[in-house]
Amino acid sequence: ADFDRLLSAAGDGLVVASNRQPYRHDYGDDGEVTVDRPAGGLTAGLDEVMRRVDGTWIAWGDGEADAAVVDGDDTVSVPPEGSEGDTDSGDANGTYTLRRLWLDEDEVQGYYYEVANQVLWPLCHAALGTVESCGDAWTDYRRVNGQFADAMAAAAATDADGDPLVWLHDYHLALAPRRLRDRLGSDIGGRGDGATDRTAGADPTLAHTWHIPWPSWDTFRACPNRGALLDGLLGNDLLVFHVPRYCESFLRSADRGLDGTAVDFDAGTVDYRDRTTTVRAAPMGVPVDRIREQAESMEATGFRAAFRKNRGIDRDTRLAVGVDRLDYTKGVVQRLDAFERLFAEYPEHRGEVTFVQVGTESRSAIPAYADYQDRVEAAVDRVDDRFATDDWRPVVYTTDYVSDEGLAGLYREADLAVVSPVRDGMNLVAQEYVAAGGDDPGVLVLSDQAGAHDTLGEWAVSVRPHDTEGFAAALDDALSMPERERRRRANALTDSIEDDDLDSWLGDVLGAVARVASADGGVPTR
Ligand code: ADQ
Repeated sequence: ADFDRLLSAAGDGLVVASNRQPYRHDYGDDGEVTVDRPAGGLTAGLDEVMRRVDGTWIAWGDGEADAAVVDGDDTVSVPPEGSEGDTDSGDANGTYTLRRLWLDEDEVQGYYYEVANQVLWPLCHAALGTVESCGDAWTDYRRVNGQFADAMAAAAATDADGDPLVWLHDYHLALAPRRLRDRLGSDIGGRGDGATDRTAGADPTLAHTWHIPWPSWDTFRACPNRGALLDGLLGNDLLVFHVPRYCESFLRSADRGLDGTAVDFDAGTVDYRDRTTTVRAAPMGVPVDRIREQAESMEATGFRAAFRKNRGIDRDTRLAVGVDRLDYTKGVVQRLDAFERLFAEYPEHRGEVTFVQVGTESRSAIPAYADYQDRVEAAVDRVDDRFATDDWRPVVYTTDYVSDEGLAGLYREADLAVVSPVRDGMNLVAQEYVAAGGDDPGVLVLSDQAGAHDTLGEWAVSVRPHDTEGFAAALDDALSMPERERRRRANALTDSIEDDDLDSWLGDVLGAVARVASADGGVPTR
């Protein structure tokens, strides 16, 4: 209810900003335009919210700049009529504005590849050895964050009645909240007409969800730009992390890393430059009903049978599955080490279980990622060479595209899911696996380094990804678990992810926004 009140109060003043765009338009040579709709998960969930309120979504127009810039077309209304994205019924069938920012090659390199993904990503995952020095790239990161801030200010200013709500996402936009504050009340975007370009006294509420971990102060202090990052993020009214651990680390960083802050650890607030930033935990969920439907679809059933057949996996062979972007934080190499140890130390599992790893290529232009892909392949080959027989493979590895339905089918087919990141903000695969489970549910093996472990760890089989021996023993436990125990755990896991699904997360975040906004006289909650 909070949620709907807030949305109707914000009205078309709801502005979302994220690096990735929800819809991608491709412009064919013949002038034909094709549209990719958002895949499942957060983007699809937010898309539904946006369609209820007719707001503005600002994102990098990755991949389509050339054609669109020629048309001068940086703003589109989405979803386009009759597009595939227009399939939902109910109250979520409106449209909203998608404002794309075109970045040149240098900006993409500096902002996206260097600062976001070779400084902030490894820093926040405590992979200091992988952090590159950023030099000139920092200028690009600042400039692009400034462009986002300009676009947000312009979008917020078009709202005539009420105080807009701006919702930012993730580590690509750490400086944008402060830049936006700096622009408010001053001339916006150089449109030339000072009077109409002002936000006219509007005091937008800024909320920011940070999807990756916040590292300990001891790790964060290694960042030369730590002061600027904190100053940027403290332009928000609300800052949301997945779990309380990250909130505590952020508060500690704000306390130690920036002059002029007053941190209240009990209240979870930071006072800085005349503003209070509230820091809250809200563990993100998945669209449970949608995933269940997908797992039960004809396509999923077909995929399961075809997958076994095409990969030469016998009908009676049990399956363990891993699904990840090929990122060094996901622990795929450690997982393969653990399976190798399992087959060596517990030979009764040879010929009985096949480990299926679905890996999606990611950020391959970055050397650490290209190396990682090579290491995964080498580990797969090593385990295969050591144990494969004529009619059994220990590991099946694929980087092929798998549809959402196919993935849900694979989850349902699997006797265990192995989710073993070395560090992960939340990890949605763990929840998707539980959501897809049917009458004969499997076992979730989960790293204690995932945010998801804070909510699901009690009923999962916990592993520490670097403890190869313990990991192998845990895999043996999971494969040998008595049916009653397996069902008891699966039921508890299912209850947990149903209670805290994606809609519930959206409600929690927007509810927290409403409380923060009403406390400082922003977006009304009535
Ligand atoms: P990611 O690091 O991308 O997200 P994750 O939470 O695991 O990690 O989400 C990955 C998503 O991609 C899942 O929905 C998964 O189903 C999908 N996916 C992966 N491989 C796929 C494939 N081959 N085919 C189809 N789909 C595939 C970041 C943080 C996480 C945090 C999320 C959300 O790093 O910690 O949980 O944001 O906040």
